[in-house]
Amino acid sequence: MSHADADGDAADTLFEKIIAGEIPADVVYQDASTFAFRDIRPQAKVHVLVVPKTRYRNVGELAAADPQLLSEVVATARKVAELEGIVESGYRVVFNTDSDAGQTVFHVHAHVLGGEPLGLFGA
Ligand code: DGP
Repeated sequence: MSHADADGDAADTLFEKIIAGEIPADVVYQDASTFAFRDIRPQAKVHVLVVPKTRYRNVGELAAADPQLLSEVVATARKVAELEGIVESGYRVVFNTDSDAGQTVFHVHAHVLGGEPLGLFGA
C-alpha cells in the first residue's frame, strides 16, 4: 500500500513501507498523522524515530508546507518520551537534514534519544 506523498515522488521510501506494515518494526505509538517506532541501530538506550504519515523530504520542507503537521511530529516526540519514562531525565530530538548531517532516509523523521546521559555536541 502506498502512502500519501507530498513531494510528488511516486517511489516509496523504507518508512512508507514500515508505516504500511510491509516491513516489520517495533511500533511505540501512532495516531492519525504520526507514527513512532524503534530505530534498528539504536544510538542510546531509548532511540525512537517519529515520522509524519505523509512524506516530506526533510524538516525544512515539512515546516514550509505544513507547520501544523511539524507541530504534531514534535508533540508525538514528547508523547514517546512520556511513554518511555524519560521526560524527567531529559531527551534529545534530532532531525538530520541531507548529506552532511548523514540523512539516509528521505522521509522526514525525528530521532528521539535518551534513557542515559547523551554527552554534548562537539565534546
Ligand atoms: P537518518 O540517518 O537520520 O536518515 O536516520 C535513519 C535511521 O533509520 C537510522 O538511524 C537507522 C534507521 N533505520 C534504517 N533502516 C531501518 C529499518 O529497516 N527499520 C528501522 N526500525 N530503522 C531503520
